Amino acid sequence: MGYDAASTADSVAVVGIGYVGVTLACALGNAGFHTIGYDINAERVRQVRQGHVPFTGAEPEMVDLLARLVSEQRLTATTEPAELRRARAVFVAVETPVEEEDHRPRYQALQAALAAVGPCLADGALVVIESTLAPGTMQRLVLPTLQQATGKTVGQQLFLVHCPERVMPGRLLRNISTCDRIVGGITPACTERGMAIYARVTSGTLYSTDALTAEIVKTAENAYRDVQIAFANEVALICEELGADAYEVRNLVNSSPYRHMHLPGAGVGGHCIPKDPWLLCSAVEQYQPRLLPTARAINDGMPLHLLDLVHQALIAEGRTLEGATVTILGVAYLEETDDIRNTPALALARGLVAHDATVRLVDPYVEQLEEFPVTPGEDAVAGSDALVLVTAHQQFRTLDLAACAPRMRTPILIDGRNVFSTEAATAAGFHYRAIGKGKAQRATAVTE
Ligand code: SAJ
Repeated sequence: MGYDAASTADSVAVVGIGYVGVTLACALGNAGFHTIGYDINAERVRQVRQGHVPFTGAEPEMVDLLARLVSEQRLTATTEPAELRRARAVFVAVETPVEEEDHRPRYQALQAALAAVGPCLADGALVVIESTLAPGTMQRLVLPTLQQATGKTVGQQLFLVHCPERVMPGRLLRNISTCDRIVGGITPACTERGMAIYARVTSGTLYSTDALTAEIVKTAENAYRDVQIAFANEVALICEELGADAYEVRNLVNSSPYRHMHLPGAGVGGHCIPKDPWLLCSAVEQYQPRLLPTARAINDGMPLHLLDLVHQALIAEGRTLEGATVTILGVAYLEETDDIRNTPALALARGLVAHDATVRLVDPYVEQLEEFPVTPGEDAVAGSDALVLVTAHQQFRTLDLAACAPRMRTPILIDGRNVFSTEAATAAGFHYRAIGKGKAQRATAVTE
């Protein structure tokens, strides 16, 4: 007998109402479920109860959808776990950070969430972990924690699956409603329940598997992207030394069948790609991963390479980093978003300050980055010794280079995202250097 998926008359709950949780709650509400969001952050809960998305950068349709669902009383939020007692399905989307020092996962938030909601779970409830996990965590940590918190046996009075999130800032609602999903249950009966409910959430293909495989797939799909980006960055560094253009090389490489060389750039930010390779590596003890840590080191080295390009250009112009004023164009890790998580701009800014340069940060979407204030406008150009393009926001693509160069103390332009052409930058009077563009150095050398 097939499992009768939670009917849309049932209520479902989302634990953790951040980027992923609020997006999921909107998708569940939009699918017809009565949805309740739970969080320990009372301010976030208040904003959702008022029909407001509790973070900026959400696409307009999600802002409207959340407001409508709340006004129709199909979506609400609470700080009280007891209000989840009627939920037929509980989706957990709390943070699973990796510590800077040892790159090991920290599950305090996850364990606290399971301990809080466990005692309130109804008999037969389905628990879905959407948070990204190091492989083995479902079996070793989530299962025992949940069984202890509920007193129920998974596979009988309780069902447990891992369905890793696949959201992307700027495409949150679209991704969650159309993306293919991996549903990995602790038991086949768990998987069956997970498949049934996600059939109501996404139009994408659902792939059923076990919990361990789902954990490996999620961390591996992002480790794959990190390695691909590191490959592009290493080819870019080679091209710089050889005097070639890595973007031209990339286009020609990709003309070969089955090649999909990614884009070199200023570095790899976000909440997924920099973290998930470490979650994958942390799962093994005998085998010592070498490729994934090396890829992380290459990508984390790109902001420092930008610092080196600034330094080389200043020296060529008779200046030093000490006392220079450097304007960083772009603080968000991804264009047209306000998401600053793991942004390469922070490593670059701190590197410049460590060399006694003065840093100005410009971004149309961000107002503050840790210890650095951020301005929206290009007035930060006047008197600057170098512009460094870190994030390819559309606003920077239309920068009037010819108007900027004369306003600077030293007209240096360092391009971290291949936004400008060497010809346009040099014609505007800039000393131009770019990641992956050795030809830029050669062109500059010829004119020196
Ligand atoms: N980046 C490069 N070169 C590239 C691609 C990206 O330097 O060729 C940099 C970006 O500038 C950014 C970082 O990498 O700083 C991450 O970019 P991203 O496009 O991977 O965006 P994310 O971090 O939002 O990645 C998410 C991931 N989705 C999930 O984890 C669910 C990733 O697996 C997806 O591939 C990506 O969204 C997407 O494109 O959907």
